[in-house]
Amino acid sequence: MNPTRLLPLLVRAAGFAVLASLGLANEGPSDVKGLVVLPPDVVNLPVEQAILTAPPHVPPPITRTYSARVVVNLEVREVVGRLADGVEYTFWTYGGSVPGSFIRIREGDVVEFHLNNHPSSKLPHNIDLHAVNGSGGGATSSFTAPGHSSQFTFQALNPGLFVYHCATAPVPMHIGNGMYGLILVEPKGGLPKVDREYYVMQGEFYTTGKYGEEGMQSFDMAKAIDERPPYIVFNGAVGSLVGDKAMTAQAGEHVRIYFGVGGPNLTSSLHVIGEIFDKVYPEGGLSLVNHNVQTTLVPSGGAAVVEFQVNVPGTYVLVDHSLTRAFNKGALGMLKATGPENRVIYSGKEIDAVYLGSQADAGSAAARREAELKAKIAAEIKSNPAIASLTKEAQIEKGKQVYMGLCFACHQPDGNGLPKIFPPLAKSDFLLADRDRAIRIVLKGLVGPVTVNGVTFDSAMPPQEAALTDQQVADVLTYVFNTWGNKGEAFNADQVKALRNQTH
Ligand code: HEC
Ligand SMILES: [Cu+2]
Repeated sequence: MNPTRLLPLLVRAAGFAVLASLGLANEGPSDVKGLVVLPPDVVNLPVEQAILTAPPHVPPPITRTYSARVVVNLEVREVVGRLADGVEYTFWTYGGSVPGSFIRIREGDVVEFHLNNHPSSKLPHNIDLHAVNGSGGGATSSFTAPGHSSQFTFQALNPGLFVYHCATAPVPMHIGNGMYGLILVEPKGGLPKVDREYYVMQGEFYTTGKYGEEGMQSFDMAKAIDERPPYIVFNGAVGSLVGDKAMTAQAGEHVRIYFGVGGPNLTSSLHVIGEIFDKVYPEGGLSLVNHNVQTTLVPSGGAAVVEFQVNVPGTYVLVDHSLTRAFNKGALGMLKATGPENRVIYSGKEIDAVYLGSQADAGSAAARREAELKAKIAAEIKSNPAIASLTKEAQIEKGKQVYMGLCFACHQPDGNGLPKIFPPLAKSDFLLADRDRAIRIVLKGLVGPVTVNGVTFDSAMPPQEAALTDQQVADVLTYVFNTWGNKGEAFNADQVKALRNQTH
C-alpha cells in the first residue's frame, strides 16, 4: 500500500479510537476491530473508486478482466422530496435518491465500503448488502451515528444483482422511508452487451394520509403492519418515470432493466405493456436465463434483470401487473421509443367500422312488441307521481351499483375525484349545468381541458357506451345527480337512447 493511501486510513483509525474513548457512537466504536491485515495478493490489487449513479441510471459496464480493490463511498442523507404532486415526504436515502445509488462491481473484487452518515441526519443507519457473505450482510459493521463514518471490507464471491437496505431498528420503517438500492456483481466474463441499461426499483410508502392527500406525509406504522400502503411506486415517487422523465430508446435497440424490490413488504409482478422480455435473469442470479417472458415475479428484497428488444416505436408502460397498484397507487413508469414504424410487426389500428352485433336484431317483431309495452308502462308511471318517486329511489339504488362497479375507481366512492387527475362529481358545477352533456360524457367519454368548480383538468375519460345499457346510464346519472349534496330529476333510458344514436 502506498503512503498516501495509508495516511487517511491511519487518521480514520485514530478517529475511531477517540470516538470509542468518548463513547459517542452507539454500537460502532465498541465493535471496531481495527483494519484487517490484508494478504499481499489483495493489497497488491489495483485500487478503484466505485462510480455511483442515481436512478434510473446505471454505471458503465466493467471492462477490466482482473479483480480490483473497489472503494465505495456511500452517504446517508435524510431529505425532503416529492412523493406525488403536492405530496411531500422525508426520505431516508443512500446517496440522496430513492432507490439509493447503484453500485457496480465485479465478481472477485474486494470492496472497501465506507458508510458516511451526514451530520444533518437525525438517526443512526447501517447497510445490509445481500451481496455480502458475512454477519448481517455488513449491517453489524456499519451502524453509523449522524456525522460518523464506518468502514468494512468484503469480497464479492457471488455474481448477481443484489438488493441492499438499511437494517437499523425498526427495519421496516427505515426501508419504508426509502433506504434500499441495488448492487450488481458482474460475473467474471461480464454481461452481454446491450444498447441501454436502466435502474428501477419498486417500494411502498405507508403514509398517514390517503393517496394524493396533499402536504407533508409521515410514516404510518399501523398501515405498514397491515401491509396497506397508499403508495406503491417505482423509483421513489409517483410519476418518477413518466413524461420527460420516461426511459428512452430507439426502435430496434436492446434494453436491459435492473429491477429490484425494496419493499418493505410487497412482491412485484413486473410487466411491460406492449413488450415481451426476450430474457429474464430470474431472482437476480446471473447464470440462469429464461426466455420469452410476459411477467416476472420479483420478491421483496429481491431483484431480476430483464431484457427486451424494442421492435417498434411507441410508449411502453412498465407496471406491477397487480394493476390497482399501477393505476391507483403509482407503480407505473414509461419507456418511450422513437424510430421508424414497422407495420408488419405492429400495424396500428387498421379499420374502424360499424359493428352492430346482437343489437342488429333489435327490429324483430318480439323486440318491437316488448318496446311498445315498455313505453306503455313508462307512460303509465310518468302519469302517477307516487310510482315516479319510487322508481327514482330504485334507480338511485341501481345507479349506485353501477357507480361502485365502474366510476368509483376514478371519481372515488365519495365523488370527490383525485386532485389533478379525476374531476369531482360531488357538487360539480360543470356536471349539474347540463344534463344532456352529462349523458354524452358517460356515453362518449371526454377529452381535453374541462373546468370543474374553478379547477381545470386536462385528462381523458374513456367512453362507457359499450359497457352500459341505456337504463344503466340513466340509473348511474340519477345516482350521481342525487348523492353527495347533488340535487336533480331522474334520468330515463329514452333520453340516453336518443343521445346514444346521435353522431355528432
Ligand atoms: C378511467 C377513469 C374514469 C372512469 C371509469 C369514469 N370517469 Fe368520468 N372522468 C374521468 C376523467 C379523467 C374526466 C376528465 C376528462 C377531461 O379532463 O377531459 C372525467 C370527467 C367526467 C365528467 C365531467 C366532469 C365533472 O366532474 O363533472 C363527468 C360528469 C363524469 N366524468 C362522469 C362519470 C361517470 C358517471 C362515470 C361512470 C359511468 C365515469 N365518469 C367513469 C375519468 C373517468
Ligand atoms: Cu436507516
